[in-house]
Amino acid sequence: MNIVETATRPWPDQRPGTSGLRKKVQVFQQPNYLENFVQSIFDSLDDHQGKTLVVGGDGRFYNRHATGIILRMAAANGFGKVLVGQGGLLSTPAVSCVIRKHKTFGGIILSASHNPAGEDGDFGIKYNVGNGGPAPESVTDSIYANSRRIERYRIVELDAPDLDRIGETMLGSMQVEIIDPVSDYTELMQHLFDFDRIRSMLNSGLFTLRFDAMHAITGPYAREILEHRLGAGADDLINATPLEDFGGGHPDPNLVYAKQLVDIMFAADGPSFGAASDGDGDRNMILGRRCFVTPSDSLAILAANAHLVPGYRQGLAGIARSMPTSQAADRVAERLGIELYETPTGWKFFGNLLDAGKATLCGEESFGTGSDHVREKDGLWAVLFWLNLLAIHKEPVADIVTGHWRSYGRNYYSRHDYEGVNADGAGELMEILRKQSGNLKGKRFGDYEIDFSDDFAYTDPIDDSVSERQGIRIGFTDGSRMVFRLSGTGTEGATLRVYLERYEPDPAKQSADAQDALSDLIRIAGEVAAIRHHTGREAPTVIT
Ligand code: G16
Repeated sequence: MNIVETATRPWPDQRPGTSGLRKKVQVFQQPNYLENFVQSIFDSLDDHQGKTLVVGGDGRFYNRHATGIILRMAAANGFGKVLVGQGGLLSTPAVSCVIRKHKTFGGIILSASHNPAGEDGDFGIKYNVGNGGPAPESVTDSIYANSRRIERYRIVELDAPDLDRIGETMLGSMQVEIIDPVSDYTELMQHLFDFDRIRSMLNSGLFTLRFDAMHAITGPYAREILEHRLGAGADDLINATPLEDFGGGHPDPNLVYAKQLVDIMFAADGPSFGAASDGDGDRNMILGRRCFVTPSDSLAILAANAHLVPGYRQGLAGIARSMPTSQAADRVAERLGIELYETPTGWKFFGNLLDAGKATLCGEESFGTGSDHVREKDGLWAVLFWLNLLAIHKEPVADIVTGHWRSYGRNYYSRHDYEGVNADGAGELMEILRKQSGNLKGKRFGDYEIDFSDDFAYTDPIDDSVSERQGIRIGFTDGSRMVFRLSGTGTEGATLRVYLERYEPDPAKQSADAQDALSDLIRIAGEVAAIRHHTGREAPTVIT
């Protein structure tokens, strides 16, 4: 086998963020940029010789090209076999599923998630370990360290195999198996949910559905599962063909970017249930007719009802949520008498809890929900979970949500994003808040009095690793909260995220618009952090 060692020099900017390395396509197209990062991943692994790797991505521009390079480098770096999704496609949760089912050494996912795609868009790459989940910080730190001292990368001088032909071929002495990207994942979903019950609901004529794949990876999964296995109509799926530029859209399933679906769902004669997933299929947005379910409420509702669904009938071991996610799930955990874990933002922080059997369901405010079935958040899984609950309860989505609030109280919640702001200004805002955070207790703003304020730090209960500087939390004496942090997934400037939350136990006061209910806190956040001064912005770019 003709292995070539190519000399290279480090790039300075290959530190993985919240979820792998995300950059503009043009950055990845620079000579040796992708190769350096892939070699840095391989150099950070122990004992991978002869083992199996999974490779797949969300189908965005550069996915195919990068897949070919990764295969040639995997062969040169001693992997025994690579499982590749047909066409280079695999959703993020499907990669996790394939790693776990086939007990592979790890996997590489090509995706910049919900970030726009195309020649001028973003590309990304991340490494998942043998439990199927994102590499922990120890591994991403080592990848970065390797990227800073890399001098050569290894590649075979052979053509990469045809990615479209299912079956096995050899690349040098490494086996390449092109697999159907959908089948292992579909089998897992069938095991977790009551497909017969969902199918009867969809066939009853009383229930209508709309799923928006946003021209990204979930299209083929939704066709197979929702249409072929569960009997949804072909027209119930929109934007279901993956395109290299995601149709020019921004496949982030939220009220702003999934506007087409939101308009359909908020029409007077809208479908009973609507959902969307993102670029790589790990996020979800849940809607009912004229009803938006916040991701935080969705996690709480799934947790409260999980015992009704086949895969979770035995009950939940615990619930985990990221720190900025609302505390709605905490109330469910309390009533169920199970543990609630509060982790930093990033799915990787759930991995140890899931592996140790301490948490069964996990969720994040950033439209991510999942469970111990894989080690990634999972968009279609959340959709199927909701469909299963709807088939049991036979109630509109809005009634399930308000019923939950009546029983547990409502956590009014909203996130305000200031995208693409000047990085220096945003950094300064955070530094000033950080310095102040010890001295805010007792400070009053109208009816609100600050009870505590800190920079969130997390000690992993399994391996005792410590993650610091994870966001400034300001808590008020009435239980309200605001959190400030900078996104770790953007590719331009900085994105300031402000998370706002207020608890309302009185059912008579639970039907206000979230922005109205949070208006005092929104104003206080602007004042405490001098947002306008530091960002130069009058208003957030995205409100969810
Ligand atoms: C990634 C991570 C999530 C995180 C989200 C937002 O999601 O996997 O855990 O919550 O980014 O992170 P940030 O607030 O730092 O931008 P995805 O769907 O982009 O992979």
